[in-house]
Amino acid sequence: MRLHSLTLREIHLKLVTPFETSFDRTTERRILLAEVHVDGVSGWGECTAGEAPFYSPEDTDTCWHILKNYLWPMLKGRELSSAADVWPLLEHARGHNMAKATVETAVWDAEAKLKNIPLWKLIGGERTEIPCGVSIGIKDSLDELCAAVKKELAAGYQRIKIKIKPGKELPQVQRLRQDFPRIKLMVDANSAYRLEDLSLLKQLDAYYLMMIEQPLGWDDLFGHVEIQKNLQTPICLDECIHTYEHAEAAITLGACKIINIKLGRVGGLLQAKRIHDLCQRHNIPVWCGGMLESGIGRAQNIAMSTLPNFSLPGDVTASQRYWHEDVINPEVTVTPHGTIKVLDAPGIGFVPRSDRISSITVRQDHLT
Ligand code: OSB
Ligand code: MG
Repeated sequence: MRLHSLTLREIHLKLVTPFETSFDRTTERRILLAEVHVDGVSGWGECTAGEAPFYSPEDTDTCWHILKNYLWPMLKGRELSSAADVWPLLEHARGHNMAKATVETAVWDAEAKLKNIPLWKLIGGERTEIPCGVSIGIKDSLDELCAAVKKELAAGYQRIKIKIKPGKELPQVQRLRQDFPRIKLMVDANSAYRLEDLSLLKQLDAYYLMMIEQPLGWDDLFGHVEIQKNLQTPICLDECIHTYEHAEAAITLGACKIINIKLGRVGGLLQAKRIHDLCQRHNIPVWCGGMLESGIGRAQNIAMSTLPNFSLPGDVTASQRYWHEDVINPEVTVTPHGTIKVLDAPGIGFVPRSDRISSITVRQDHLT
């Protein structure tokens, strides 16, 4: 496979409803898409960086800069035998995993298309249907939160995750357990707490949550070891896990019992697969996190979620939960029993709609 050229596009997409976390409130996404041209086919990837460096250090503009000025020059014109060759070529650049994943995942899509097989089969996926949960943003009132949960359960989703922040956790969880005693429920703090909040977090043990996601700092493995030692509820790490070595340290030290894998955060499919395999060897279940992706990123997430140790419902949901109109055909839909059926078409399976994409593109760069 010869990497011929790379087209970067920035698209703007308005969310159906604003999404609020402990660190930000998003109403419109600025998403960077990569289209890589390899032996006459196009492979597509999506950058999962946020508009600001509040979830992780990268943002849409740092990714554009790093891709254009460092990563593409390391890749252009190269002859590869597989997309698995991309990561080693980029390793000289430290960090910037979301920028790396943008182009790496696009090359995986291209390889699968060249081989005329679905991406999920190329990476060794096994599931033909993936279990889905939803992530519900912070709401102003408990009634509003309950209404949102009710709606998602009616749509079939198998587990509910709510975003929490200091002062907006106990009343929320208490109320949901009162109204929905038997649902699979979990919370995600996005690093909003400190070790001193241990006694508050301990109170959550009474509500048999599936897990508490990333209560402490984005780089605080040590703190999570302390929290996990003192809690019955499993800790799931998201922000803390950027590399295989972080995952190894977290597991060995006992910082978590579950890991959320996001393609962007770990640098693409090759690294996601390595972390997946490591977790499987240690009986640590994983699930696929979401980053408010457009259909391209969703399609990549679906492919990854077919790997066998993605045994818990992920944050991969229907296009229409986020977008009035997605950028792929067909859009992602969810079955009444809360699953996504995996497609058998080549590559990511969903086809990028070039008309729709060009109508919302605000900048474009064709790199050769
Ligand atoms: O922590 O999982 C997170 C969105 C943006 C940044 C971080 C996170 C999230 C979500 C949304 O929870 C998941 C989704 O895309 O549905
Ligand atoms: Mg999270």
